[in-house]
Amino acid sequence: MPTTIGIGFGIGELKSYSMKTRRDFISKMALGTVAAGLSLPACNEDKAAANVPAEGQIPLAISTWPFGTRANEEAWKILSEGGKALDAVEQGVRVIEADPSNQSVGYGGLPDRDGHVTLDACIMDSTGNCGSVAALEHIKHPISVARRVMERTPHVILVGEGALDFALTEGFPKENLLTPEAKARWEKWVKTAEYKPRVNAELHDTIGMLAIDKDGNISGACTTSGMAFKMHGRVGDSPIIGAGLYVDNEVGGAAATGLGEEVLKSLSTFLVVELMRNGATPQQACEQALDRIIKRNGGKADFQVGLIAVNKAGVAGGAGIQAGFSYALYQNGENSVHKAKNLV
Ligand code: SD4
Repeated sequence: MPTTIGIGFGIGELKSYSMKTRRDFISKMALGTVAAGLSLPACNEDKAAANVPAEGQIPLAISTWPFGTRANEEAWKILSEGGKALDAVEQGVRVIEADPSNQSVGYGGLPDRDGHVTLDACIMDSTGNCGSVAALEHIKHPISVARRVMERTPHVILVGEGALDFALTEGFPKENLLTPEAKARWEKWVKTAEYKPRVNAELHDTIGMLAIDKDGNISGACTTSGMAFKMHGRVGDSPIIGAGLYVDNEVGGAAATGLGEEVLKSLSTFLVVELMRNGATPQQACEQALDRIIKRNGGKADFQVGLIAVNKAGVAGGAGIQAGFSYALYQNGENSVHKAKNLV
């Protein structure tokens, strides 16, 4: 009936109008927050909790864990010369991927329970483009393969054999990533672990990194060998956009480390960015996203998840479920490690 159709259209129009109005409002509000962040200090509680700078400043680079200082150092070479955030995060995390002494990222990473080093990584730029590889073997720099997926394919994620084939076609060398040290740890594990992957692995130190360049553009990268001694084929949060990493250039970005299954169940970095869009500071957003995980676990979260975040104004934050999470922030010419607030 015409009337029904008329009403239907009316509601549809009303809905799309109000959605648009709400979107405009939210993005204006976000911009307002950004503007406020530029001139107003973050609240004292945030400052005390996470030892974050009181005011935003760009450029900046922030990375998970203290080894992130080395990634930041590399990123800063690019950022301080006016380079792009995307190049900064890629080059930054490559330093950690190449380090055989780091047993949770790239070359030298601990293998899965079958003895294969399988790597997960993703990258996201300020235009919302992203690329990712999961369960990739034999390639030292999964982050650069992820960038090629983003820039040279119509896809977002390539996995396993397909990701390896693509990497080889792109000219990445095939290498043995299992160092004698990592192999020795795996052999020791095999003897006692009854081949059971540990759900609460302490053996995880993914690098998640965010950068804002001088033009205010935000990019992020995340790369890991994942949970040590995981089941073969297991993919964690790190290569999943919205879980291990998310960037929205209008609002900010976030990256995650820790027990990937929990991050996946909450899409924590997407959540952090959405919370910031709705007015939360980076610190508040990280804490609220972790609270969500804790609540979903009935208030008893005996595992670790750590989150870092930045907003468009260059205010940073970070929090962990358990004590012990820290992050490295390069800002105002200073590259320093910040102990993150823990929630339990
Ligand atoms: C994973 N989130 O594969 C990764 C591991 C990690 O710090 O972050 N470790 O679940």
